[in-house]
Amino acid sequence: MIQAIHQAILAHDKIIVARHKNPDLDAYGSQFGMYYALKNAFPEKQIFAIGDTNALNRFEPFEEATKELFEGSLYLMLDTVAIQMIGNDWHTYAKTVVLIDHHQNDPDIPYELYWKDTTSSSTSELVFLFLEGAKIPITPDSARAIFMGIVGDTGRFMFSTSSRTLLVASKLAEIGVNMKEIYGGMYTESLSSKQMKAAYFHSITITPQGVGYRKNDQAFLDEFHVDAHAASRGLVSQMSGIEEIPIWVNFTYDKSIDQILCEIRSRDKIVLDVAKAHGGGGHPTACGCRVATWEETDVIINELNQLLEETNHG
Ligand SMILES: [Mn+2]
Repeated sequence: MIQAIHQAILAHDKIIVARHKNPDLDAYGSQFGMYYALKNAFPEKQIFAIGDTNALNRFEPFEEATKELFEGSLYLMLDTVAIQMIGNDWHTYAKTVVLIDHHQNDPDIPYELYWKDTTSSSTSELVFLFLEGAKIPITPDSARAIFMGIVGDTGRFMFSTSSRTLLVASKLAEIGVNMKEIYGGMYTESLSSKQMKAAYFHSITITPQGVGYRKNDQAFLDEFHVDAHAASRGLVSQMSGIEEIPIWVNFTYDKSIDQILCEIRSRDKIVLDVAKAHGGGGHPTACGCRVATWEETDVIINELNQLLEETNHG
């Protein structure tokens, strides 16, 4: 697969590197890890990074996507294979589509090549393996992006970290990533952010079965000036690592789509089927979905309760 993707890159003069909307650090890391390395290796090609931006962008601004930009292009879509996650149909204008992803979902983006590796910590790890396998030099700025992506998706090498992940991290360290700078940027936060987390933490609910949850309504988002996506993804980890809470879920109202974002996490129990039953997806112990009503969030809580009851009695 690495050679086939390499051939596709060689065969196109225009390459567009993209990832899912509302990017997390793995989306950014895989995108810019690829982008910087390709720009360096192929100065004669036109190479673009496109997508929406947010507070996590530690890289650079994006090229504006137009129909003309996509004409004759190779479209590298990273860290997702779902149209719902990219929220546009730019892929229909590309000449060739290549998907690289570590999620479980089945793709609904039509593609020429699809590299799927659900054992990978992150898409950033796959980008490293691709560049190394294709003998495309990994520049310092590419290495920095990839390292941030891996750290983001593994929670500083806590989750889904294999010996290969650590080997990749070691090779990135050899290239010269500045870990102090990277960790400083990723794990320093404002006082108001810390205060929001304290308020959040003090108001979580735990069911008798051990499902921890919180429902973040618009009033909560307004009080702390936080947007729905930041609250949804950013606060769920506040309930991790608590002995009494083997499964936890964060519900956040997103007024831009008039739906409730659900982030489901678990220590060991596989919770992905619950997310899938509500139209979502992700990883076995870290997944999500969107629902239309608060009543449906109660259904999810009940289903998670049931998973724990099966363990307790089975
Ligand atoms: Mn990822």
